[in-house]
Amino acid sequence: KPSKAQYFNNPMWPGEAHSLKVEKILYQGKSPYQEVLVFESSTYGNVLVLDGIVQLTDKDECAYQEMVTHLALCSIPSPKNVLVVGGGDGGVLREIAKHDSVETIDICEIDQLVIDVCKDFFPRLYVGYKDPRVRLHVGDAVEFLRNSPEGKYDAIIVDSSDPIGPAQELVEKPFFQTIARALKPGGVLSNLAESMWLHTHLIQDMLSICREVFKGGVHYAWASVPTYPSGVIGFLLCAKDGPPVDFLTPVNPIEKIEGATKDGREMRFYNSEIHRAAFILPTFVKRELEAY
Ligand code: AAT
Repeated sequence: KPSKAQYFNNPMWPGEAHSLKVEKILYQGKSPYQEVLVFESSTYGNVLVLDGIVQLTDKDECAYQEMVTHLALCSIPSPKNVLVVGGGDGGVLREIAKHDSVETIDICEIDQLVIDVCKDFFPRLYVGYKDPRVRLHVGDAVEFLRNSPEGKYDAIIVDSSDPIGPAQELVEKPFFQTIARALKPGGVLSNLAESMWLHTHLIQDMLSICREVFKGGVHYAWASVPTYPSGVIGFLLCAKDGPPVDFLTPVNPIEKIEGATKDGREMRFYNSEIHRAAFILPTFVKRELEAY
């Protein structure tokens, strides 16, 4: 159990903390990369925690996983080859698999322990691995992308942890350059981009790097995720040069995709209206991000 001082000491959000009541610790262990904890909470179902930071809960995972996936895949006409960076829980795989046009889904997750633990405690997310289009690569995504053929992917979804620990390099320019290289012309990147309440500097840095690298346009979007610090999470949507991408109006609306509307695979959070709304920014955010 952390002391009060430790509790308020996370460098990503110093001076604040969010509490969930623990009913039962289900798993506690350590991989070569991070500490892994799963507990049953009173009100959010099972919770996955890496290095003391909540990554997902049964109750609100839908908001994050659906948005990070469909903001990208619904913005291009017919996504075929898709890569997930991180996302070892399988939730983003589950979302990508709803797109009938998709032919291959690669995933590169660094930590086998995250995958194993999610198999045992998050069956509603792990189900993503059962799709025959999925190919799992366990390793560092930085290395994976360096070796990836040029122009392979229609979309890359970066579902990785905060930039402390194994995800540090995933917010740096060389990483974004390898992503752009791995995308087809007109291909898109959806990248986790922290909280507008807490991390405007980090978002500004990522925006200016991405504007240099992705010439087809860069946009910031956000959604409510109650168990993430400050209750919101942002996304950076970027397009490589090529056929223009209008992220603000989904050209491939989810409501028309058969695989996303049948057999209990319906959306819990995402729809075309929330897609458009996600790009509307509060005044202070517009002002702070304008120059970047
Ligand atoms: N869908 C759950 C949300 C996550 S999990 C992030 C995943 O990224 C973890 O499983 C972690 O092991 C993996 N990861 C971190 N670094 C790398 C890397 N270099 N290569 C491949 N995978 C990596 C994110 C929640 C964000 C929380 C916001 N506060």
